Amino acid sequence: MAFQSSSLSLLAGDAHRRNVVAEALRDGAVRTVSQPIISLSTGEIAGFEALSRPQCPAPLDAPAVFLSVARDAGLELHADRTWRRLAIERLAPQLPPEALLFLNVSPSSLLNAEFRGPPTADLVRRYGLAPERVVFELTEEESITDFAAVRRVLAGFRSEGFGLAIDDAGAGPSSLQSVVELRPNYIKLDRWLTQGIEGDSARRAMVKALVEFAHRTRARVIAEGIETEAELEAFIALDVDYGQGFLLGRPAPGVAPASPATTELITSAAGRRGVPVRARAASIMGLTFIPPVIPAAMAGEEVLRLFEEDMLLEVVAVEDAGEVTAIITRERILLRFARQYGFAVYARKSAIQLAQPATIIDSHTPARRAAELALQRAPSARHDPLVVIHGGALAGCIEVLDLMRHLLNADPAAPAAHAA
Ligand SMILES: [Ca+2]
Repeated sequence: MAFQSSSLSLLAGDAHRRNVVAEALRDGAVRTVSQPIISLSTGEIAGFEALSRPQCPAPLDAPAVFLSVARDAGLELHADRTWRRLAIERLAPQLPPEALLFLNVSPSSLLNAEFRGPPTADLVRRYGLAPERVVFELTEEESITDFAAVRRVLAGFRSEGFGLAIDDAGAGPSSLQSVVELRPNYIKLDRWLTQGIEGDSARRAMVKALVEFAHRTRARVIAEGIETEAELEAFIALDVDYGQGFLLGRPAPGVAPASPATTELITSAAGRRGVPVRARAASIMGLTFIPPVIPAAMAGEEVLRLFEEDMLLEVVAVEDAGEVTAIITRERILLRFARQYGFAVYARKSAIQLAQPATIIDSHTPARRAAELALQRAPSARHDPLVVIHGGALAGCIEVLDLMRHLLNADPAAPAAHAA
């Protein structure tokens, strides 16, 4: 009897909880907070992850509990969509111009027809955000079973400009598979990798492998749950790109401005690690732009079309066997095709045959050294953009003119370089 009555009251409790959840969703009773994601090389804010805090009595105020009740009530997709919409409405207007907005998305929500297609792009544009500034964090409450379907849906979003992050990489059963199959722009390391990383060589080896993989596939790594300076230092030493956690900024209402204390934390942690701080502070990374990357085998005719279709396009990078080795500039290709019989000669040549070898520099190269390398080239190549590599992967290109401007504006008393 006792069993029966307690299970009855449990049932009544369940029904009550589902009602509370349904009401909270109807009324938009959720607080939207955001947590900064900080560049570990400059200390600057790269973006914010939007987090939702249901305004319900305990235990439904915990997002995970709320979502599990919503799941039982068939309201999970509704919750996911409502929270995301509110996050965009509330945070987009406050977002600093260069910052990205990271939004959590579950795989089932992604596969849901209502989430697909133009409406999400329209929604972010309505709040003044280009889709290029929005990154979906694919969470893994449930494992992905149909990667082909997820890839198809993601291809649509990515063609609109949205970025993709794999959340909690290294935790869920399929998170590593997602990292390989979905080729995200960002890999967010699960917080269990962070805890005590400074004293655990196995964790460091795992992070090192993920960083290497990421940088080879042109992705960036974000370490989550950083709470101590020792953890921060360990990630800087492992060349992790971004960090998130209580040490660098707590979740707060709205969008918090960059804190000088956080920048100082990163500068001094990098200093203790022997990373040339001044070189980092005057990083050339801020001057980079990402060029389109084309395969070495692309036909000359197609390359020409790229430049014709985009009048602002000045340079493309040519990738050969997984590495960017050469570039094609607008000036050069137009000159070639403009010659007599140019089209007949060059249309069928491959991109790599039309390209010129790139001047490749590491992202830690000081600006002055980069300028020297640019000017040491043959007169005809002196204006070609430089190709910047970070951790073995393409980080972008730099226009020589931007480099010169940067040097003219820099403090003339500053030492040229700590390291080449
Ligand atoms: Ca997340």
